[in-house]
Amino acid sequence: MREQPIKFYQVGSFAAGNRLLDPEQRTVQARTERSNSLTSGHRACQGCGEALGARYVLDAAMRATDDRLIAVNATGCLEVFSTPYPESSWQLPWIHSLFGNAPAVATGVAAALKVKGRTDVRVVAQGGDGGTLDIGFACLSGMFERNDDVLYVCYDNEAYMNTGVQRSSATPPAARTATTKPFGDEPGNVFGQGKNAPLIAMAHEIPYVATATVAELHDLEQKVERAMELRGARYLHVFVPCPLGWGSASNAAIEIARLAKETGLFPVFEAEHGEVVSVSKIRRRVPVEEYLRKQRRFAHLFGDPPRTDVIERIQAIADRNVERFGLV
Ligand SMILES: Cc1ncc(C[n+]2csc(CCOP(=O)(O)OP(=O)(O)O)c2C)c(N)n1
Ligand code: SF4
Ligand SMILES: [Mg+2]
Repeated sequence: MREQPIKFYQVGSFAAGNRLLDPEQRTVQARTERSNSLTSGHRACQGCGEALGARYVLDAAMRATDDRLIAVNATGCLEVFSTPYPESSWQLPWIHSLFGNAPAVATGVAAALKVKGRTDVRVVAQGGDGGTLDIGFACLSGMFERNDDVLYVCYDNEAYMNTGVQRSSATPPAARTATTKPFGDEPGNVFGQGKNAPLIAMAHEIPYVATATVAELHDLEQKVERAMELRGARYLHVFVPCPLGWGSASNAAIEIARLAKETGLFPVFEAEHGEVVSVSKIRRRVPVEEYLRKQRRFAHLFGDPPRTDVIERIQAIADRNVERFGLV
């Protein structure tokens, strides 16, 4: 892969500040020799967490594999905004699967590489929460169960964004989507449904499962690197705010991702062979209200009168995560 030298125009940002750190502590984005796998010119919305997450994941995976990487991509925002025919923003071998079969296609690519004796070339598959938890779930479970040599990355923006913000099984309770309207006793998405993909992945006892957010990009990169050190099926679940679908400010994706972690709503951890091996502790615990208020998908909870009963139920979910994962 040809190197793409980049120039730094920013000053005073973390990106520039990174260069003051020891080389091994710098983020991959701070290096002039970064692979720039998802390059500029794509059509993601301003402040899209998914674009940011994918950029860091793939550049870190490229670095970890000496640029010997193939990416398989399910249908979804990431695929649509990066490849409007005849253009592409991908600077690595990249294949678009169907909405529901990215894990199976990635398995096929890994099998073909094995037959050809090219085990030096590694495979990453990626998809949104809908492609991963819903339509692609059987393929993913099969990929886990066979322990195929693929790192699967789910970019979780908690709904089907590409097709207009429909509910997925990762949509949180009370969230308004195009298919979960904010009316009635239980406005928005109902409580008690949906799936916890990282825990289900862990139940397959695969070599590696991790969660991360785009608020801690260094942590995200380290998890990709750890995943690429291992062979077999690996799963990375990345929390990626979606300004358009969540009704949040386009400059708030990082802040919202941080609040998701600091409230306890999104536990950040690593697991190996079914056991949790590390947890990112909450630095400053905040009530869920602080997180919810920043997103119009929860605006119906703050009307007159406010739905304190619903907010309390969401707080209870965060409290349970704190207890369950030992987050404080
Ligand atoms: C079999 C099939 N059904 C439906 C679609 C339409 N479709 C394409 S992407 C998408 C939603 C993607 O949601 P998600 O996987 O969460 O990714 P996001 O766009 O949110 O990143 C849907 C419903 C399709 N392409 N194929
Ligand atoms: S709709 Fe959401 S996920 Fe899709 S490009 Fe826009 S911000 Fe990103
Ligand atoms: Mg989605």
